[in-house]
Amino acid sequence: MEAADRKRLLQEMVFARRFEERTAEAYHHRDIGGFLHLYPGQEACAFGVLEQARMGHDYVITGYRDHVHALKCGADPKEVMAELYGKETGSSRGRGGSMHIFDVKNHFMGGYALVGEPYPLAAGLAKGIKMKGTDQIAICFLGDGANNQGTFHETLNMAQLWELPVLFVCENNLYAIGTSLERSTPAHDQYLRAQSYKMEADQVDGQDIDTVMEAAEKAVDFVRSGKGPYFLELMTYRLRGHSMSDSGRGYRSEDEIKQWMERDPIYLFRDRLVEEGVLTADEFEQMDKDAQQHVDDEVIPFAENSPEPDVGDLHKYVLSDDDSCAMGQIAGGGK
Ligand SMILES: Cc1ncc(C[n+]2csc(CCOP(=O)(O)OP(=O)(O)O)c2C)c(N)n1
Repeated sequence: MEAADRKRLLQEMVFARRFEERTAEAYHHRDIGGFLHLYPGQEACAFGVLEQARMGHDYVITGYRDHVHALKCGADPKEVMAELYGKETGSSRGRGGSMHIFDVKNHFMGGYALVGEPYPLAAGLAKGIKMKGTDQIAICFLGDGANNQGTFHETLNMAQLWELPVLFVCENNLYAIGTSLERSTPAHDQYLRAQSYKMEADQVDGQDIDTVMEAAEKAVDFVRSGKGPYFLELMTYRLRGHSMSDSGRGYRSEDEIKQWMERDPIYLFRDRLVEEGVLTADEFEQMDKDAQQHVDDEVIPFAENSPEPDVGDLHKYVLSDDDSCAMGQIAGGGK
């Protein structure tokens, strides 16, 4: 990868980190309500995998920890922030909030609240791609906890049987809310569970973006070349709590948190670029300031100054306006 691209990638990760931190502040000020699940610590997963895919061409789907995946797919940060603020200019017109970011034009297919829900949807996207015969792929990001849902098993079974073009990325951050992996399943290595369905699978360090990119390149090539699905397990850690109602500390030791903080993916990547002579410490500081400024001067004011949805539109977008069945009519025009 060219030096300029490596710098651009770091800049994107720093921006995502500052964006997320600012949402936490806005939540504390009650500008953002409802649920908010943040991503700091796991950035090398989304950025490393998606850097190897084709944004706007391939389809991407994930769970509720979705802001950063949407940004990397090309969603406008202003629209994502406005969605968190519940504003009409948000990516789901303020109706979805944090767990339901959606951006069809960039092929970011959500944003889902139910654990494991995106598994069958990803297989459906991949089935559609296969029927159309294009060279697109579907990429599904989920946590380790999702693999204890029935949808994991049903989807992997059919995806492998039908050789669907889908890449499953398991962001294994060792916890499902406050329950550690050891307390929820005897199968600690998630990639082995995928292999039991005869699926091609791998497990790598999810904190080192170069390692993630290398593994993702192999996985994406495999799926795109028509060989069937692939399961990539990335070992990672969330540095914050599960959501805003959890400090992340009651169930994890200070030692454990400290060890993972030392492997913060952004600072690991920064240090490597400095070592490679691609970046100076001053350039990094400037990069960080620019990211902060972008969030403070453009993203937040847009969200703050956007209008609330009209209360009269409460029922809009719940059902399709031009679907006669959905609107209470039966075929043939009767009521
Ligand atoms: C079907 C369903 N059951 C339970 C929940 C409550 N819940 C929300 S997040 C979560 C943990 C999921 O952990 P994991 O899949 O590892 O993802 P992470 O939050 O670590 O990214 C649970 C049980 C839910 N949202 N949906």
